Amino acid sequence: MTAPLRDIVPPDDAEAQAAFDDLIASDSRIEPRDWMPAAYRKTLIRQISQHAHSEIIGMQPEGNWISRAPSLKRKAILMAKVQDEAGHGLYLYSAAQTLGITRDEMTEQLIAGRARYSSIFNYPTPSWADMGAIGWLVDGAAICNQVPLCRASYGPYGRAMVRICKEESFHQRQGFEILLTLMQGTPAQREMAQDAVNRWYWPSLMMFGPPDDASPNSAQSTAWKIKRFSNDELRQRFIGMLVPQAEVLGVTLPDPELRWIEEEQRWHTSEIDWTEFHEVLAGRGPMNAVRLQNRRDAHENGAWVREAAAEYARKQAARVREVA
Ligand code: FAQ
Repeated sequence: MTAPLRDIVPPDDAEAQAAFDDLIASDSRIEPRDWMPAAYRKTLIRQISQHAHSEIIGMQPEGNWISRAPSLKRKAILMAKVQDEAGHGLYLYSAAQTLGITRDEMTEQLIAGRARYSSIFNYPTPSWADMGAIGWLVDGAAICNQVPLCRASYGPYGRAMVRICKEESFHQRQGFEILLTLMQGTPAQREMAQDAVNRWYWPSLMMFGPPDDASPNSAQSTAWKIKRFSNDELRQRFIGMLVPQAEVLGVTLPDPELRWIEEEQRWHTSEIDWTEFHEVLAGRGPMNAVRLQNRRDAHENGAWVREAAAEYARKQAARVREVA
């Protein structure tokens, strides 16, 4: 195991800070062995680990439908998508590890309920149309938020995002196609699709985080070029992407006040229910307890795999020593 980088970086000093500032100002990338301010490291660990946890917990709402997908083809696609999310989690855990936190520490924080993951994954998936709504709205919001992260100043994070965004783009289209198929089906299927859109629309807008004037991390993360757009800017961009697509689908976005204000070049929306958002963040969303319990159970049930892998590594190392 490599030594945690936090133990080998030199202490903050003016010269190192100036070199870091230059790299940020010139839009270059900060790499794991570069000096970086402790607060930059901490912010990245926070954001990347939260993002990784979101991908891993985010497997559950759709995993719920793998065994009940309406056809073999749908099942194969859904299984591949859920596996992609697992892969995203792994790239992101690896990116966070380059900052000096271990995978075990991150897992421990998650299963102990001390880590955040995206609010969106604390909602239930009672119908097949939810697979369409998740792909279209949740992956759609993820793309809007994550394409700018491909240019994040921290190299391993930005590079991980490139592949993740390509895959999310496929996910978004498969969700759109599920909804389109349902909307061209029977009245009951159309109703099911609209009901799923009604339930996922507002939580998907909350994925972008609190409004700009209530976002404590935005100013510093923007100065460090981790964030390239504000929470509200990205939310607006997302709505602009959804409106024409909703027309093609024939679904109604569940906001009677939604309209474009030409003079202000922005979408006017009803007020987002920020009380609901804060309740979910506080662990009191509809599915928070279930999601965490499932993650804990999966971790415990996987203990034998970790033990077997450690034993295998121990034997391999002993064999190498014998040969030497
Ligand atoms: N849920 O000051 P800000 C996906 C927290 S992946 C929970 O604005 P920041 C793929 C925030 O952490 C989805 N917590 O924070 C997929 C902070 O708390 P802290 C995940 C939230 O970091 C699809 C506090 O509120 N994507 O969907 C949320 O500048 C389908 C104050 O907020 C990412 O993680 C929230 N929605 O901006 C998988 C993208 N929003 O730590 C499976 C990377 C805010 O100070 C199936 N992350 N908070 O205690 C980001 O871009 C940013 O971290 C934001 C928040 C934009 C999420």
